[in-house]
Parts: sequence; C-alpha cells; structure tokens
Amino acid sequence: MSTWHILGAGSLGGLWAARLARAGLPVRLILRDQTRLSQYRAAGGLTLVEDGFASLYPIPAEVPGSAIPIRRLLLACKAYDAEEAVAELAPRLAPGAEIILLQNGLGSQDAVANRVPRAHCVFASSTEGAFRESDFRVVYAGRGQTWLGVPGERRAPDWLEQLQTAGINHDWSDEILEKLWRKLALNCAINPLTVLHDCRNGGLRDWPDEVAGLCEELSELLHACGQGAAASDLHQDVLRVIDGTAANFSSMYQDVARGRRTEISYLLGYALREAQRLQLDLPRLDDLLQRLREHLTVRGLPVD
Ligand code: NAD
Ligand code: KPL
Repeated sequence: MSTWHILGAGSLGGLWAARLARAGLPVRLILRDQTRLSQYRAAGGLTLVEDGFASLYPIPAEVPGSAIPIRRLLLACKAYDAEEAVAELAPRLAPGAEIILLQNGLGSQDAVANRVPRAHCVFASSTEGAFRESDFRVVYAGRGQTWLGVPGERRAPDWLEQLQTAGINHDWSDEILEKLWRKLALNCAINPLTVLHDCRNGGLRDWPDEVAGLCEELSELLHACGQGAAASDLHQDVLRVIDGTAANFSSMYQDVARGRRTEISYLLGYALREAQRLQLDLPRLDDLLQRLREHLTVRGLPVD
C-alpha cells in the first residue's frame, strides 16, 4: 500500500493526516526543514481537536530532502507555495506518482502539473473547515465535502476507498474544473467585499447591488470560459452562502486580519487574467481588484 506523503502540516494537511493515520493508513508528514522537524518531534506529533476533544497523533515526519521515494503526495500548502514545494520534491517522485492538489482557486494546479509533467495530478475542491490553533495543533472547525477529479477522467482511482475508511467525506467528479470555478466565483463575490467593507459574510446583505453586479460579471466570465454550468444560479447561491455563513469571517478577511498573505492571485487575480485573455471587459471586477490591492498595500501585504 502506498504511503500518504503530506506536505504542509497546517490546517487541511493536519486534518487529513490525523484522519488517515487513525484509520491505520501509512502517513508521513513533510515539514519545511530540520528546525520545523525538531519542533514537531518536541511536540510529540500532531494534535487534532475535534468536537472539543484533542487527540495526539505521533505521525512520522521528514524533511523535503529525505531519500524516501514518494508514490502518493497530498499537497496541502497555500496556492502560492504549491509550485515551489513540488519542485523541491520532484527528484523524489516515483514514476507515475500521484499528487492530490488541495489548493483553493485556480492557476496553481496547472503550475504544478507543468512542473512535474510525469506525475498524475488530481485536483481537489473542499468545503471542509480547519484552522491552526498553534503549531502542530489543528482544530476541525466545519464538516464539509471534498470533490476530487482529473479533468476528463471518469474512473475514480482505487485509493479513494482509503478516504472512505478514514471518514473523509468525498466524491469523485469528472467535472472538477466546474467545481473549482464555482468555488472561485463564490469566493470572488464574497471574500474581497468582506475585506473592503470590514464585515462578516452576513454584513454583505447591506451591499446587495454590489454583490449582484459582481455575480453578473462572474457569470459572464464563466460562460466565456466554457464553464456555463458553474454560472447556473450563481447569484442565488452567493446569497444563500452569505445567509448560511452570516456569522463567519471569510478566509480572506481572516488572512488580512492576521497580516497573512492572501490567495488573491489564484482567485480574483486568476479570474481577471482569464478575462483579459478572452478580451472581456469586466469593470466591476477590475475595480474590486484595484481596491483590494490598495487595501493590501496600505497594510504592507503582498498584492499577488
Ligand atoms: P495553512 O497555512 O494552514 O497550511 C499550509 C502549510 O503548508 C503550512 O504549515 C506551511 O508551513 C506549509 N508549507 C508551505 N510550503 C511548504 C513547503 N515548501 N514545505 C513544507 N511545508 C510547507 O493552509 P490551509 O488553510 O491548510 O490551506 C491549504 C489550502 O487549502 C489553501 O489553498 C486553502 O485555500 C485551501 N483550503 C483551506 C481550508 C481551511 O479550512 N483551512 C478549507 C478549504 C480550502
Ligand atoms: O469559502 C469561503 C471562504 O471564506 O473562503 C466562503 C465561506 C464560501 C466565502 O466565500
């Protein structure tokens, strides 16, 4: 049975690692460097807090330069770290290695696939929620679903059964790009506005025209990209998510509030690069990106 190598012992990586390991599946964490590895060993492993209960999982860990070949890799870092992280591991990838890409947004998947063309890349889109309470301590904040797929591949790989065993809610989707585009559109309609209006998701109920205008342009873009199905009822769905998550702060809001880099380049930035490629004029989305970049610049955060 192939070992699950997991790069990124952060929120989602930790959540997957703990569940796979407790199901008795072979897991190894890949940490940034020797210092992180020593800190991890001193912590005794990875802690997952679930429904208020904390459990420690002493999962074996290694550094990227280890000599152990990788047959299955779960890439659980942020989109902006993905290409570089995989490049470092490229010499260790066995022929036909599988890489599961957990990154939100679009753009990083192609960058990774181009970097390691002989690997088999599986894209994922997740609605699960987790956050890092402290180093190597992850809180499972919201149950959700993870869609996995390879564009155009209908047959699910056999290892999906292992996710079942580990209790990871999932589905194989031969329309994974549609799922990723839909999530990207939802994120573009909600996240930047929550940052600019300094509000929880529910606060966007005070800006109905702005939300509607963005949904209109996002739908136009989705149709132009050949992702018409991802545009279906987009505005209704955005309003549903705003209501359903009214008390929450969006992930981008939280990144900015904590002074962390956002994934803007793989969300709104990606959407607008696609619009430019298709010579589509989307003034509201353009203006949104401009305002967001100004906001980030003022706070000393990267604008990409
Ligand atoms: P995170 O910041 O909590 O974890 C990422 C981890 O990757 C960090 O520990 C970081 O140190 C590590 N990392 C980065 N580069 C590395 C390298 N070269 N070598 C070793 N480790 C490296 O991020 P996250 O919240 O788990 O998000 C991962 C992806 O999943 C993002 O694209 C995010 O948008 C997406 N996502 C997250 C959630 C969530 O609830 N956290 C939900 C859905 C989607
Ligand atoms: O995914 C989200 C996020 O905060 O990143 C939601 C809740 C859908 C808001 O866009």
